[in-house]
Amino acid sequence: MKAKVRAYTNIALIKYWGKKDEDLILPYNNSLSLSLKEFYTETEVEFRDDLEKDIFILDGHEDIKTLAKVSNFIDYFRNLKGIETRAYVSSVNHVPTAAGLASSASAFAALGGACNEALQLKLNDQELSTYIRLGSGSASRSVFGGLVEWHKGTSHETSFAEKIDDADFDIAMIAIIVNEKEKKVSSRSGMKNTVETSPYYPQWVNEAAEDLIDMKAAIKDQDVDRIGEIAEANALKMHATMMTSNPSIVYFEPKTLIAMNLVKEMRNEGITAYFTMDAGPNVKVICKSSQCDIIKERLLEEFKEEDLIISEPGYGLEVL
Ligand code: 2P0
Repeated sequence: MKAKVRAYTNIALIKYWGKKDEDLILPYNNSLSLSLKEFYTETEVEFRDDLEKDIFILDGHEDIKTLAKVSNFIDYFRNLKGIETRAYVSSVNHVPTAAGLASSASAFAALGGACNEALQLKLNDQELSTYIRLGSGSASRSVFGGLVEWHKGTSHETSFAEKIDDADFDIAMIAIIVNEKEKKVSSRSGMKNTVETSPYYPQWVNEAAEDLIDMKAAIKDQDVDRIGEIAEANALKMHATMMTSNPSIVYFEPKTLIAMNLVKEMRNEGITAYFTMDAGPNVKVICKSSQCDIIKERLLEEFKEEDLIISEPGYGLEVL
């Protein structure tokens, strides 16, 4: 009744932004991400008869604020097993100091993976991704390593993640930490607002479907320039829908724009470098693993060493 699992976080190249079904967490569009080796969460779960309530320890401290969310999520797995036993959960985020990239993706993936193991539910990875999706949409993609697609589906069972490539070619990401503070607007409320109010939202859904087709072809060709080009354009389209919501959502900060311009400058000089941003000001540079050092050198003109983290592609869930 005890297990420990590691899950890596992922960054979307084709973004997930908007739910068709908020209860089941069914998105409007398929998304596609790259897992990152440098950012992961390790979570240990023990189901214990002596506990009257779940206990959640995050990075060594009891986290009462998040407990209800964690308990509700564990309930899906308790229901599958047909038990009510409470759990002691201890979770550690392994994110380089102050990276501000601690993500619900690796957190729910590690917790779901640990529940599957501890209760010996024997869910296969695809089934497991559907339950992990109920914790947080992007977390479903962290079940697998490399490049992963989350199929939007039309029901609980059909909305699952699938690995589409090992990403075993010359691809990497550099995270630029612009601001480590918690985001001003949560993804959950931000995407709801966007779906309900942005006049561009229906077009986003069309564009994301087209981008996904192009992205899969680029991945097949292992064409990092094309992958980056499509991902950068897709991220900007997502941000355009946010900015045109009411109230508008702008996650960019001055340093976000500095990073974007620097990436474009390098690109004009022939370096393979493209940017992507999520629900926050931090920038991730999509690049070739073999060019990470020269790109970092350039980024050091504007950013501090500790705010630049190079990461190779990561792996799927690992039972520890
Ligand atoms: C993504 N993001 O595809 C997109 C891009 C942020 C911008 O998935 O409501 O934490 O828990 O399903 O997964 C962040 O949203 O949202 C996210 P919920 P989630 O990575």
